[in-house]
Amino acid sequence: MSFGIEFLPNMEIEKVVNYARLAEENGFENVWVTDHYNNRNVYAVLAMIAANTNKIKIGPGVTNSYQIHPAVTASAVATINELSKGRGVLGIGPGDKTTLSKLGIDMDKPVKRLKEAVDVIKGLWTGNPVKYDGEFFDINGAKMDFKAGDIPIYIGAQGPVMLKTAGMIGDGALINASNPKDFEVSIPLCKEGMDEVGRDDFDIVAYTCFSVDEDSNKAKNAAKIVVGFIVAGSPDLVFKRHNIDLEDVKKIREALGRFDFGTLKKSVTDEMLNAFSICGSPDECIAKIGKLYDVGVTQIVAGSPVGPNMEKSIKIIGEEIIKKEK
Ligand code: F42
Repeated sequence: MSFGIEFLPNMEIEKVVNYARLAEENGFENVWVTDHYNNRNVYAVLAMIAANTNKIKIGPGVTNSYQIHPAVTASAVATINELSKGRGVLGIGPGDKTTLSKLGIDMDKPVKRLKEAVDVIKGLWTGNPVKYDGEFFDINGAKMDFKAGDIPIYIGAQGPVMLKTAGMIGDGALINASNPKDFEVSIPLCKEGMDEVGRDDFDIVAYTCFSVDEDSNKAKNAAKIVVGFIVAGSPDLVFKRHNIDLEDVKKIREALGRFDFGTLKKSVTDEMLNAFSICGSPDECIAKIGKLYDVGVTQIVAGSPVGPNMEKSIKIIGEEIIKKEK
């Protein structure tokens, strides 16, 4: 099992860089920086992280092909790869519907568009002129003028078609889930895609809501708002899988509709925390990580909130979880 960490650049770049350095010192192998128009620009953040770290792999987690043309993504990630001396990774997904709709972007055929974008990016990274006649991208001999290097591609995927596509076109899938039951469903879908193209090495990444502290209750309390948001946006099928009462879900949605975060936190049940996060004391987190490993997860990404205190939680993960896992 390897460990990554997710950072949202909703804080000053200097803070993200300091946390990334701390994550590197504590044995994390990947930093994933989220990409949303309303936060600091992902490549500016990644460039600063590249300049201030030595061995941790870095990349957007995840960018999309609606807001950013694949030629721009190809050049930006290749630049990060050069700056970091070969530590660049591309995380790309179909895009977040809520965010994109605010920009007036209609997500027409997200899977097809993503597939085409990845084809174009791979083509440009060869350094040869690219000719591509797609439904969304029409490339007429474009060519990169500097060497991209060998850059792995990870696909942000949740839906069945996306998961299969990830297995076909990616080196790994970033799956927004924290419970083994979800991976029992999603890993076979990635495998279907892998079998179709005949590949067997693939990183299954649990992109989790993570919260750890020596004090289990404190850790669980810190995870509640994020879990509340996940509950509000999840389909009924997922609640059935995790035996979550739809009446409890209704309470969450109503509280969120009123921006009543106090009630939201009180309404998050233990079943919800178990379904949608890895949280609690280091031992509780280790037990859950063990179950994820057993079903085939190969990387855990500690995503928001990481813990009640980011700095302390990164150190706890390094000392109490990563060292013990190794
Ligand atoms: N989104 C962001 O905008 N920024 C981030 O930083 C970010 C991080 C992130 C990290 C991990 C992760 O897993 C997701 C992340 N996301 C982020 C969200 C990501 O961009 C997606 O919104 C999220 O992964 C949900 O995608 P999904 O796998 O559910 O795919 C959607 C698009 C979907 O509807 N999929 C269906 C499916 O079954 O997989 C698609 C059905 C289909 O086949 N559609 C056809 C097609 O071509 O798209 C069209 C069918 C037709 O006829 O119209």
